[in-house]
Amino acid sequence: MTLKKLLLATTAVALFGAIAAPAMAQTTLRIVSKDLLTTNPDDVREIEAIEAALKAQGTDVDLQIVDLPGSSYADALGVMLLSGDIPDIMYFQGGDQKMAEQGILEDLNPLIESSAHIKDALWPHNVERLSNYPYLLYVYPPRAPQPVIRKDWLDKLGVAAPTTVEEYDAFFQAIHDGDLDGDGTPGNTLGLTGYGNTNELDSIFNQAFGVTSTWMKNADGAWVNSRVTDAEKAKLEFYAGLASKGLFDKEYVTNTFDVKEDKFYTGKAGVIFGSSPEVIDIYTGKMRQAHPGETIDLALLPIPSGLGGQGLAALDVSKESRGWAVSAISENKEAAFAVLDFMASKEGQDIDRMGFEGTQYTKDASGAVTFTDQISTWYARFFNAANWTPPTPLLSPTAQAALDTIKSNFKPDNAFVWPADYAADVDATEQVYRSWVAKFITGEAGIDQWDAFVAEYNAAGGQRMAEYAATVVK
Ligand SMILES: [Ca+2]
Repeated sequence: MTLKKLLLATTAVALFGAIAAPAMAQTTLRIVSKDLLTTNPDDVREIEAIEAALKAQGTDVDLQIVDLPGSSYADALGVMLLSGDIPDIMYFQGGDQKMAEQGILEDLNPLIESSAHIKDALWPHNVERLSNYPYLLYVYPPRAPQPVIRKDWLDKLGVAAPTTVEEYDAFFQAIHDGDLDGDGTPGNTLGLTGYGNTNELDSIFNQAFGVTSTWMKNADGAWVNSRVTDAEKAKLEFYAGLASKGLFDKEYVTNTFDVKEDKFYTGKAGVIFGSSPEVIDIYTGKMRQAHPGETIDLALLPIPSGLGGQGLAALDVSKESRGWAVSAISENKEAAFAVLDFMASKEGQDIDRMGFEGTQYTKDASGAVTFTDQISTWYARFFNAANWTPPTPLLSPTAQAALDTIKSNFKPDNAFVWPADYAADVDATEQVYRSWVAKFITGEAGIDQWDAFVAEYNAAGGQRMAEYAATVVK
């Protein structure tokens, strides 16, 4: 018996006992989300504003926040759900597949199809992900790291922003050689730094080197993971070459995100990647804090072309990795979905994205909106609808340009969700790949050892994974 059948059986008994309830009662909906807490006044204020707006539209709901610890959210949510306590509206950040298999997550596609607002608010990758996995809804632009530099440094360099792989190499060299930080010592500034792994670089260099998707056909027409292709080899050789010349940070593996940022703010690195348009604006704010008295702007750098092409890396559309779900066993599914649908409407987005008049923004007699300093710590609790535009720009021109690049560069990847019995292979090959990339970049291994990497990758599970991929990739 699945959890769903078990819970439906007990719900029927509970319903029978509650049959004398008043017919026109307010609908109570329980909502659980990461960092949505009854102890956070902003959260409570937003939930109350949503209730009031829905009531004015004829939907009378009492939204009750379920508090869970933000630090161990996915685990705490899993424990609660498996105990049979299933809120009507749930935000997942992992652990959703197990719940979908238990039958407790509603198929959202029919609801979206007949929705008033959500269907128009989706981003193109949301549509693809929902068609592959209909249980999670995460209406946000995709994450696509893009590189930025201080605009005054770009002006000082006196060269055009790089538009090819070769120009990027020369650009990082010029940053390295010029004493842009003005400490009197040339050569002590990295062209580029990063943290953890090379995903950020891949965001703009994959396509340039011909790493066009996760699964690619080799010369024999067989599907292979792009990580063992000649295109990947050429890309890693480029990264290693940058590092060997002191242009890319060899300490990237041990850098945390704040170390990466600190190197940028203190002039130890000229370029870093911002993971989203909003993050690029946060970097601008922090850069200005680090240099009081100067008004520093950031400039967005282009996506380079190369022998393999040009564009942002292909985007995994196998499923949303996080997002909102509706309980399949809720007695008030329609009302629960109505809340999500409202959050995608103009009125819902106005609350979710801008906060409150008199706090995060002011309005003059003509209705023109001016944001206050408070907007810098406000964030959307629900959605970033593709079809909503703020009355006054929320993003700087640089961040808006980054968003425009994301919009015009969507390319779906052919990655898929692995069956559970491939989990060990996926982990092992990831380890092998990350460890060899670090060895190539730090110079501990030469690119002439490529075949040894491929052999280790295939032995760690790569071969078995490619055989499975051949049966599912079209
Ligand atoms: Ca210097």
